[in-house]
Amino acid sequence: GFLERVITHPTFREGKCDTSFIDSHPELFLIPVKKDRANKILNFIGHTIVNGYPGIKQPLHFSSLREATVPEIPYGTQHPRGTRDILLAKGPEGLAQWALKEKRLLVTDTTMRDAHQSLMATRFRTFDLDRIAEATAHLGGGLFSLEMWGGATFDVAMRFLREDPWERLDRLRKKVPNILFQMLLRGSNAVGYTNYPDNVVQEFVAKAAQSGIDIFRVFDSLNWTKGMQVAMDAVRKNNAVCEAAMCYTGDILDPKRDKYPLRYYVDLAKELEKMGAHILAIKDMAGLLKPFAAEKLIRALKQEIGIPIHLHTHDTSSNGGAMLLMAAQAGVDIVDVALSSVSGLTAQPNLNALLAALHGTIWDPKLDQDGLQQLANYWETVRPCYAPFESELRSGTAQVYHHEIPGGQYSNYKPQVEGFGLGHRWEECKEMYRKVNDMFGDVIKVTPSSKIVGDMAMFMIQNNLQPEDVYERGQQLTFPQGVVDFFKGMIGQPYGGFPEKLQKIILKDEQPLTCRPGELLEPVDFAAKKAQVEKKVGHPISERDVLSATLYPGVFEEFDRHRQEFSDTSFLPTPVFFYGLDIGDEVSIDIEPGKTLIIKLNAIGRVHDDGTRNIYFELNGEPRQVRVKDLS
Ligand code: 3PY
Ligand code: ZN
Repeated sequence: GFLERVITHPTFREGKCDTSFIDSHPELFLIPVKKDRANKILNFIGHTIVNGYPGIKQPLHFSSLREATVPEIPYGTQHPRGTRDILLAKGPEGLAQWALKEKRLLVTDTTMRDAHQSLMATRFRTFDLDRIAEATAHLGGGLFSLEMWGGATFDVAMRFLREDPWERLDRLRKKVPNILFQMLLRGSNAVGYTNYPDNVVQEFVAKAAQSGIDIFRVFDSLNWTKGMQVAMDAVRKNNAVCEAAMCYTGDILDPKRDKYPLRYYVDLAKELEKMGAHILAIKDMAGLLKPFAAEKLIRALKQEIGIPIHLHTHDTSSNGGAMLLMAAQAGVDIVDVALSSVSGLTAQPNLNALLAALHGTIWDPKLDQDGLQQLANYWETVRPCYAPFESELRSGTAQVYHHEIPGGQYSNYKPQVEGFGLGHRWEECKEMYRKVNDMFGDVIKVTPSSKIVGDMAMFMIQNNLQPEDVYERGQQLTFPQGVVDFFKGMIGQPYGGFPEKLQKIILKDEQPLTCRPGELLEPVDFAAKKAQVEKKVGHPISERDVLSATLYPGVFEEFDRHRQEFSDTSFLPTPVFFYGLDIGDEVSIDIEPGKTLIIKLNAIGRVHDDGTRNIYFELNGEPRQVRVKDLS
């Protein structure tokens, strides 16, 4: 076009004209790059065929995986009115009042966030979530909410799945306009592992709310309420539902475990209510809340607070279902469960089974049992695609009451331990996790404090240290940075304070903080940050991208590079995305509405001298080849 005629003009080429405008605007040259989406996708698939998907040691085969059937919704059927309509009509307080008055037990489905975070290291892709979204809006229309964002999904989407978490939210919101969307927000750590400046948390909440998050479950990994206020205020300011969580640990039925008795939780709940919570969440991240303890806790809380109670648990022990029934009987308002095919073990208890158990009682959630079974059937077929990410836990285990590892950490901790070559010492690692908890003064363990406990346990196993060795020789040891930061107060103050002796050993001569880390962190200048990232990636980015790059700088850049090189690969079906194709396999990919690529693998060429191979495809019936570097 025009630009081409300018740059090929003889005067221009001889450099005889003034080109300072062009020299000072390099972005002008980024536009004419011709995008060949299909070619980029073939390149990506070629890469996966030759080199496998990063991090998958035992790949499956495309042809051994089935495409899940999406339940059919009769054409033109309106999705039922849902809880989001109540929020839009009555606001957060009105929604909370409505929830309090409902006699039936209200149900949150965690399938799209915590269930896969806890069973398969957060690997569910937008492709599979998006396909079932519309059916979920119809068949799950009576659910209280869908937990579908936040926690580890933000990081994992970019880092491992190379997709944009914001776009996931957009795509799901478009198809599910009727059910409340809920996310997990780690207070001052937002969706990361470290404290961010206040304006980052505020901006993140604002953008998430604008993008369609209705309910923010806010927690602090040490139950330090000072670390929650900024996030809670931001949620309220954006007119979203502020669900403040208290993390449950220990055992209120065990008089010997007296650091966190019933009184501790009741006081905390009252404080969170005062701080502006619309809903109280009990976040039982490891599944330590036993059935009779739940009854006692809920009854006490119902006496003392006036906001609805939303109970979250993990079924690691397999007592989760019984626990929820006791909680229902004691008057809990809302519970978290997952569709049967992705429930149980380190994930949430079984939604479909809970419905059956409550059918015909006063707590009957009155949901579409048949419809929710169809949704569970979909996930049952999808799940095998993610087999390499599953933890090997085969049954519920009462061991969790001892090691206290959160469900969301369990499926991640094991590969982490294996990554350090400590797989054969897994039992010891779990035992050490508990010992570290006790050394740290019996702390609340949830992201990121749980990661710090896990890292310290691995450090000790790796270096063959027992607690007494740390106390005796700790001055000479270099501890993991996260552990040092924790004792410096960089993620907040634990209840009851730090164990002083250990703090001195770990910090050596450094002085710990006692104030809120966010008070000390410089606010981020988003305009400057935007300019800086754009310069680095070489193209304009959105305000949401600026946030992604602020929370996860390196990860965002790698994700962006993937997009430049391979285009948006979130539209690829999961079997071809993770496992590529074998010779003769054919896949159909809808890259946008009305645009389908039918790709068949015909042959894989031999390695050339430069380490590349030709991959021979058929694209919509035409032969196409790409050249891919063999990294083996
Ligand atoms: C998270 O922070 O990701 C959690 O799931 C904590 O339980
Ligand atoms: Zn959880």
